[in-house]
Order: sequence, then structure tokens, then C-alpha cells
Amino acid sequence: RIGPAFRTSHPLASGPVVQPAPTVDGFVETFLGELNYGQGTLLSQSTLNDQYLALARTVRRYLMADWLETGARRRHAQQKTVGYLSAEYLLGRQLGNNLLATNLQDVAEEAMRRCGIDIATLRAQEVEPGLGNGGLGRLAACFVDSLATMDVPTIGYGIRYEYGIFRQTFEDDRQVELPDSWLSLGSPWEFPHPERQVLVGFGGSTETSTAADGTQHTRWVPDWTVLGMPYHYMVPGFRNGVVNTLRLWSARATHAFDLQIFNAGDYTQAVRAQTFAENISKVLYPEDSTPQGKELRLQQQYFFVACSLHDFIDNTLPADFDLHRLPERIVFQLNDTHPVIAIPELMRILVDRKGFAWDEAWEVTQRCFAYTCHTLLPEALEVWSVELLGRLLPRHLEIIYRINEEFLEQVREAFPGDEMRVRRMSVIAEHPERSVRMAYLATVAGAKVNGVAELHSQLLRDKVLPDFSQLWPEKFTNVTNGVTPRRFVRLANRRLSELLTDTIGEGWVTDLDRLRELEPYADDASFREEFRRVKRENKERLYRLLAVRDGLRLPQEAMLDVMVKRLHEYKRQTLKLLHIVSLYDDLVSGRVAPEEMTPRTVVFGAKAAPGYHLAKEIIFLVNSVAGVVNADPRVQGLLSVAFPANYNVTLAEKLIPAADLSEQISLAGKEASGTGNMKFALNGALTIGTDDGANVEIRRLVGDENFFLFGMTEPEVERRRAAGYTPAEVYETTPALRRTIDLVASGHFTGGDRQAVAPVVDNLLHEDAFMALADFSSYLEAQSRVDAAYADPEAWTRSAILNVARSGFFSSDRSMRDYLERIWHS
Ligand code: Z57
Repeated sequence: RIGPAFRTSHPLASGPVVQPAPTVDGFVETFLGELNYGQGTLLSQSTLNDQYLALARTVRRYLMADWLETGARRRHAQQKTVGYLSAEYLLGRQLGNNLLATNLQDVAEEAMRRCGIDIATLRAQEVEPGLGNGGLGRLAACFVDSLATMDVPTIGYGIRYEYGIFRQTFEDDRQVELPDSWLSLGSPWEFPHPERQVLVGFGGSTETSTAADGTQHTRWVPDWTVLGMPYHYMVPGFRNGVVNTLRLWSARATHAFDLQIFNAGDYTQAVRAQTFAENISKVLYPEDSTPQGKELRLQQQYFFVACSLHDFIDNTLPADFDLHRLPERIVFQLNDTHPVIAIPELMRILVDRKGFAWDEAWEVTQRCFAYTCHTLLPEALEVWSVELLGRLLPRHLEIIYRINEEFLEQVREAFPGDEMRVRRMSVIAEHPERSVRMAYLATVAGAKVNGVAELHSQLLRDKVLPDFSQLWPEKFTNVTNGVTPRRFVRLANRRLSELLTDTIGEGWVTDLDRLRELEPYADDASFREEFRRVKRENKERLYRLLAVRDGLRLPQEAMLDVMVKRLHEYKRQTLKLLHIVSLYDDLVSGRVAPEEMTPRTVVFGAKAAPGYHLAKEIIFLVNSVAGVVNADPRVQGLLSVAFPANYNVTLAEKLIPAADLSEQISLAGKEASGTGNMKFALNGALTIGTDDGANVEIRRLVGDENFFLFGMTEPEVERRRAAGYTPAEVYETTPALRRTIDLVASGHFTGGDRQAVAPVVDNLLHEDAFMALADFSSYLEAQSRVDAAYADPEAWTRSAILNVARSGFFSSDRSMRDYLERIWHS
């Protein structure tokens, strides 16, 4: 700690903190106070941003007493804490969520009205903290929400990136990335804590000395250091008086370091050193599921993990705590392999700094970690070259080697003479370059390993880590992902929420299984009418937004078909595009008469990693097709395609409640879980999907008759591949597919430019790694079933209601109960 806590016997020093009165008058008074004394302005002079900041600071005042109280209660109770270690938290906007949690929505709205302000305008001012790429980061945000709502002692640890996920714009139909300077207009939700700064070392070498009794002691001597400055964010539970903490680290230059250089008289060099240190938390890496082995990324990973472990062990536990009992007080959940360097870091702390014997330290470490795997893609399994790791973290590399040696001894004992197996299971890979397999390290050291949906956990055991699941079957478990009903139903879909609460009471918000009580209403014609009204109004709201935001004009009546997720080949946005082109071609060629067509509007949302060239070509193609389709009078009102730029949590909250059809069309065996799929089902969209990830569980719960299944199963994919898959053959033998691809290849959508579409077309015809062509016919057949079903509004609505009623399982509250039962309490 840098400064001692301020101590006094003054009667007001230990609280209680006075909360502002939760009345309109109390709110107005606090708000004006914030505007005057916080922003230093008058209401009559204030900008929208002033007003937004004052409103945010008003809301956080209502949370402060509970935050302090929760902290005191946690310190006193000394229960086991969940330390969620995640390089990403895709939080979404805070204002609406915090108004919801405090039950201040109506009070705040009325208070703003009294000040002559429309609260919706202020909400729109907030730039969402986009500190994540996609599913993995959003999952972390849902989990901390649920843990607070369930009053589980939790600290979320992560990185306060100065720039989150890039802002996407389109220029000539191509993606252009702009920096996301989310902090530039002020950040009212964060609290810097300079007194809790932590020093982190990098580089250098190790020194081993031998004591008089012959015991050896190793010490790491880093050659450069940075400071970690924690910023705290409130994580309120839903109306339960609990506020947990999210602690995000920002890198600063150490003072000692620049002083030294300043004293040597080199001012510019000193400033440059500062910039170098602060680079570490500068920007989120924008690759989702395809890590780049960049040195700065390893620095980010070690930086936040070292800060977090130090913070918990030295600044959170009581000073006299016996670290042999550490597993009674913390379980670190590793959100994918990004924080796995925490394992050798804890070993280093215990052995080098706290004087533990190796075996003692290993015993403790193994009980402090559990690992969640989020992928099956081989290219997503993180490895770090020994050369880089040894240069940046020499002591950690030594520790990893020793962990591996002892582990491989264990393998040799269990499987004598099986050297092939030993090589397969080694944490150190030898080819193509000597490197550390982070997933293996996590599996060796972690008490538990889990996948994120049933099918994924099965494939993880059988395909990714089969040797490990054979050695330690009891280590492996599943926890199916979930989403928070607070943000993704109650906040995003207020109209549906009111209908639900009017029908079954308000308990569903924290007990989502109660949605089951809705089932009988699927057969109630007046309820169905109400349900359709909700959808219609959500669509109207969305189209008003898209008109202003993106200049789009969309027909009100058409089926709204939505595919929103990161752009990745395995997710198969091109398959959706082929469907659109095929519908378009059917109409313009007269094969389908206008009156036979079920009108559709397709909305895409997707960011491509800036270096993922094919993904960016796919974005270009989607925009090109959208441009031509929307401008063609022959399909007016029958087929429209919209691709609003910069899909993010804020846009998801508008899109998902309006959707009729949810596209979950990854190649079977590739999508670990998916979580968008759950959000759509809970908001009354029907799913068209493959037998993949959590789709499997969604279909089982909502029933086959309320889900449009298509495509190969995972074993069928395997067999097809083994037999030698040649996409060109599928193209040759499937007339509808051939017409569709030919139309794209002709340059019809690119002003005659065939060159412009070649990257995507050639890839489909000659590579098609994710077998879009193989599933094309099945997909089109399923889409015709969708068209027919949508033409019967009563039957469709019935299915939609049953999707809502039967999806309560996908609450992240349930996921958290499963982690508590299967992982954190064991
Ligand atoms: C990411 O968003 C996911 C997996 C990764 O390995 C990385 Br890196 C980023 C996603 C999966 O693709 C989804 O299927 C899954 O639902 C999500 O993580 C949350 O588990």
C-alpha cells in the first residue's frame, strides 16, 4: 500500500453514508448539485454531455452507500471470493443498467422532465465501454451481473483499455476502423485508486543462491517495471442492496524509473519511457478467436494477472493471513487461456516470495484455479513461443518447465512406456517452434476444466483434450453459458417485460425459470395479440433508430431476419448471403411470383478483425448485395438487406427485441456455445440453426416444432471431410446454388466488377473450409419452412411465446449456480 488508511475517532468517520432521497425532489436536488459543483455549470448553460455526466454521477450516489456496505460486509465475513480473471468485459452502457438496478428509472425520468430534459437524449450520450470483442467478453459482463444479483463475493479483474473495440464505419462498402476513444468525454462510472497501485516487473534474469542448509532459493530480477493503477467500477445486483467491484488495471510509468532518467538529464527519453509503459493498456486486440502471438499482448496478459494476484494476496486478504489456506478464500476462474500466466505467477509468489516449498505451493495453486475453454478451433488455442516467454518472464518459464517435468513424470507412471503420449501431452510443444501450450498448462494446474455448452464440453473431452480427460476424467465438466435477463430482457425489451410481469408477476427477472408459467398463454388468442403488438412496436422503434442512425428505410410488415455476431468464416455469413441472393434471383427471374414470397428484411451486424482479409471481403460483398437489392424496384417491399455499421451491445439491445428470426448457422462442431442465440430466443425470435453449441440445448428445450433445424451434424461433418470434400462438385451438381454463385460471380452486385467478388467466390468454390456449400440445400429447404410458418401469424406467435416460456434455463444466474456447485465449491 502506498498510503496508510486515514484513521480518526470522529463519530461520522465510519458512516453511515447518507444516500440521497429516492424521490423526484431528492433526485433533482442531487442532479443540480452535480451539475453545479461537479461539472461547474448552470443548467441553462450546460451541454448535453454536462447533463449526462451529472445524471450519471447522481445515479452513482444512490449506489455508493450499498457499495461501501457490501465491501465492509465482505471484509467482515471473510467468505470465499470468486476472482474472475478476464482480459475482456464487454459491459455495454452503464446508465440504464444502474437506473434499473436501483429502481430509479421513473424517478429519474420525471426529475429530468422537471429540468426540461428528455432522459432518452441523455442516455444516448453514453459511449459504451467496449472492452471486449464479442461473446467471451459479453459473457464476463453477464456473469458479474448475475454474481452481484446472487450476492456472491466476487472481484472481476481485467484491463482498462484506453481504446476498446474499434468503431466500424463503411467507406465504399468496405470496413474502415476508427479508434474508440470511449474515455474522451469523461468517465463517470470509474473510480481510480492510486493508493492500491501495484508494481509489475518484466524481463531481466533469475538468480539462484544456496543457503547454509543447502536449500536453494531463486529470485527474479526484472529489468523494467510498470505500475498498475486500478479503476473500480460498480457492479450492482438487481435491487438487492449488493454492489460488487470490477477492478480494471491501467498501466503507468513508475516514478523511480523516469526520475532516474530525468536526473541523468534526458528529458525526452524519460517521457518516451512513460509512453512505453502506458502502451500496455492502450488498446484491446481486436481479434476474436484467432489470437496473434504479439509481445504486447503477452505483456497485457501478465500485467493484469500480476496486478490482480498481488491485489488479492497483499491488499485484500488480512495482513496476517496464512497463505496455506488461500484456496479457502479465493478461486480464480480463468476466462479462456488469456490469464493462464497467473498459474506460474502464483507459484512464483508462494515459492520465491513467501518461502513455500515447491510441493506445498503446487498443492495450493492447483486448488486456486479453474479453467474455462471457449473454443474448438485449433487456431484459437493460444501458444507462446519459449523464446518470447523466456525473454519477458524468465522465472515464469523456469516454473512452467518444472511443472511440466513433474506432470510428465505422472504421465509416465500412469502409462509406462508410452512416450508418444508423453510428447502429445507435454505443456511444451516442439513444433513448428518450441512453445508453451496455455490450454494444457491450465488443464494441468486447474482443479476443473469446463466447456461452455454440452456439445462443446463433449467435444473438448473427446477431440481437444482426450489424453487429459482419460487421465483425469473427474476434472472435466460442463457449464452451459447464459445471459443476464436484466439487461437483455428487462432493460432491452421493456414492452415484453411489462407484458410478462402483467401476466406472471415480476419474479421472472431474478428467477427466469418462472417464464414457464407463460406456456398456457401460448394458446390464448388475446395474449398472442398482445405479444404481436410488442414485437411490432419494437420493430417500429428499431426502424426509427436505423432511419436516423444509418439512413435506412425499411418496410414495417416484413419478417425481420437477423444475423449479428463477429464476422468469421466458421459462422458462415456467406451462407446467409447465398440465401439472400437466391431469393433475389427467384424474384427477378420470375421463378417466384411476388405474391408467393414471404416478405423479409435481413439485418446483418458484424465486425471483422482488421487483419482478417477474407472477413473484410465478405463485409464488402454483403454491403454490395444490400445496395443492389435495396435499389431494385422489382423486389421493393419483398426483400431488403440492412447492414448498420458498428454492431455493439447498444445496437444489440435494439435489434434483438425486434427480431422474428435468429440466424445461428455455424458449421456443426465449430461454435462453442453462442450466447446471441439465447438472447433471441428469450425475446421471442424463432431460431434457424445447425446442431451446434447451445443451439442443441435451445432446440431440446423449446421443442423441434418451434425451431428450424438444418445442416450436417458434427459426426456428419467429420465423415464428409474424411471422404474428401470438394465444394466445386457441390456447385456443379446443385442448380440453385450454381445460379446463385454465378450471379454473384458475374459482378451483378458490384457494377460488373468480377474482380471485386473473386476473393469470396474463389474461396467458396475451391476451399470452403466451413462447408457452406455442403449445407446450402438443407439451409434453403429450412428457410422455405420458415417462410411457410411465418405466413401463419397465429401459429408463429404461438411458437415465439413458447420460445420465451421455455428459455429460462439460459439465464446467467443458472450458469452461476452451476459454477458454484460444480466448480467453485468443490
Ligand atoms: C470468443 O468470443 C469466444 C471464444 C474464444 O475462444 C474467443 Br478468443 C473469443 C466465444 C465463442 O466463440 C462462443 O461460441 C461462446 O458463446 C463465447 O465465447 C462465450 O463462451
